[in-house]
Amino acid sequence: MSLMPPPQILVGVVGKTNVGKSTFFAAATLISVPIENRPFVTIEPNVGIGYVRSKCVHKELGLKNCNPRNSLCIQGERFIPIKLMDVAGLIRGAHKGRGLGNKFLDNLRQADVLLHIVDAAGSTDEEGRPVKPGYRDPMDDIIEIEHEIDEWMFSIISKDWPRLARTLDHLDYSHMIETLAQRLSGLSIRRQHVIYALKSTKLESSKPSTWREEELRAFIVELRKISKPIVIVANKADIPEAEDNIKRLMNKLPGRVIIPVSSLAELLLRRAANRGLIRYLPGDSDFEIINESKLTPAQRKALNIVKSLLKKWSSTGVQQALNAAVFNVLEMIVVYPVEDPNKFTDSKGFILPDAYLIKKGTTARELAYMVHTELGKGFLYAINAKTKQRVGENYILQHNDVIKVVSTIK
Ligand SMILES: Nc1nc2c(ncn2[C@@H]2O[C@H](COP(=O)(O)OP(=O)(O)O)[C@@H](O)[C@H]2O)c(=O)[nH]1
Ligand SMILES: [Mg+2]
Repeated sequence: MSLMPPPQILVGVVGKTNVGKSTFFAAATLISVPIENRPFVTIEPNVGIGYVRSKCVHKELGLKNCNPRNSLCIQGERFIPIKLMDVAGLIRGAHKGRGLGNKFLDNLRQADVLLHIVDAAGSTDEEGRPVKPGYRDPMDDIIEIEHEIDEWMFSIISKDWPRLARTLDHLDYSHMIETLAQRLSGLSIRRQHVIYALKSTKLESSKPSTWREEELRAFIVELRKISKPIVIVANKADIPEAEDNIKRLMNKLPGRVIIPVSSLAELLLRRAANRGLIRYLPGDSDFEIINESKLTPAQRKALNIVKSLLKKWSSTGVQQALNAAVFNVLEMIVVYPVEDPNKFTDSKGFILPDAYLIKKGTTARELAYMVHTELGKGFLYAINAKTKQRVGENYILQHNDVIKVVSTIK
């Protein structure tokens, strides 16, 4: 049987130089568990594993514990791995090859969602040089970087467009979508993305070869928005100048996901937790000092500063940004496939071993295919392990469902 767990989500961390991308990346990929329990380790220098946090279903089921294998469960919180990529070199003109240019932008191809790290304190100029906080308007960075990403995608798609458009002209609507999605799959663009972009630009019924350049451009911008949606990480929220900027960004950009973040504070907390100085889980709104006498004066001072930051923003925002990207923007939910719906175990007796991140709207049969192909092919019905009720192939999975698939093929 071929195992096909859901492909891991890839989150691209983008932004100008010196805004805190590497600090965010370091904080998000650091977790305080023994190394042998880590499901995944660093893959490449700029790719690492971060986690989304979700209340583990074991508590709701009244179980004392669980035996996670593809994820972690710490104090009743499930941490489910996602891939993070630190994409350097995004500056104005990058799509034309300026700075590190296209080589780095190409890393974005496979990303499902982007975290745009912005220096909310305005303490870096347009080239990323450190300046006095309050000097730079972070709104300008948002506009410039998003423009770069749009231009980059435009330059890739528009290159082959005339030829592709002539092919598309001869196809009916559904074949046109199929062909476009297939040609653009290298940019992680899928069928639904193409459908969305055609609809929102009202280009569904016009022949692609007749599109004017502005129309093609608008189409590609819509494709970018839907296939690489952006969460704005308003970083350096610990610097006083950031507060007014963040309020202004939120007012100017209603409907956009903007998370106040201090990557530096999160890195400090995770390191302190790793050293056993504090009790803190990523995403917590507070921490607890384990042993006051172990702290150096400098550590105590730093922790006090972070404490007041947490009071103000209610978290450092790093975990919130990852969760927002996956749960709000990508609209994913968590489900737990099991073999035994009474004991909530797999065939080896592990309790709730796997937490799957799946798109909202996924059906029981689609989940079966993700677990393995044969299970999907031979799908008979599924059992909702919480209610012990049978559900059919079209049952829409709900967040924290525990599901047993019954198939003709064992
Ligand atoms: N005050 C503050 N400084 C930060 C924060 N995140 C990063 N920095 C600082 O910003 C500078 C650039 O950070 P770095 O992660 O190397 O930025 P990158 O060039 O975008 O990868 C470093 O001096 C960091 O310590 C933050 O949340 N708050
Ligand atoms: Mg860096």
